[in-house]
Amino acid sequence: PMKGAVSEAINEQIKHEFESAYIYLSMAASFEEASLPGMARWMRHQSEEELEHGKKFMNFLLDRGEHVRLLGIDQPPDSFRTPLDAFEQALEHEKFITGRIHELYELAVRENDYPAQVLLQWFIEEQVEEEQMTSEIVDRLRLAGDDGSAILLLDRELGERGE
Ligand code: OFO
Repeated sequence: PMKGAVSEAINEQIKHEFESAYIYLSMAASFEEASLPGMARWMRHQSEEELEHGKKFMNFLLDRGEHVRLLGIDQPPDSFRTPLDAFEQALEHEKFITGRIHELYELAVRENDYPAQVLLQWFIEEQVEEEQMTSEIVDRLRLAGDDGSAILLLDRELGERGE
């Protein structure tokens, strides 16, 4: 059986992953409203990935005979000043998630939970990728500034995600 603390903390992380999905879905809606379909598509795709993350943690608990308790998720922000603002918030959020994953890993090490360590190693790598990808978009939006055509070009490129 798993140590209660590890199981509790992973159960809590399921909520954060679903919360991430909700945040990115809210950003997708804002991008649709702003007629930026490529960024909207990118965010929808991201939202789906977060659901997968949540389910990966959930399946892990179930596979180990643990009880899963889905917790309430917070209402996401729904107004973003600019695309840059939204992607900056997304990056901040990913950094927050990275911090949580690292804490979970430390806990799994302290509790000698080897299967949890293996699972979390996947997430540690995933977070490097998520932060890198988001921060590249932030950089490019900063470069674009108020240049509408540069933003539209980036929108088109981001819309190719998942194709
Ligand atoms: Fe964005 O990686 Fe999960 O939360």
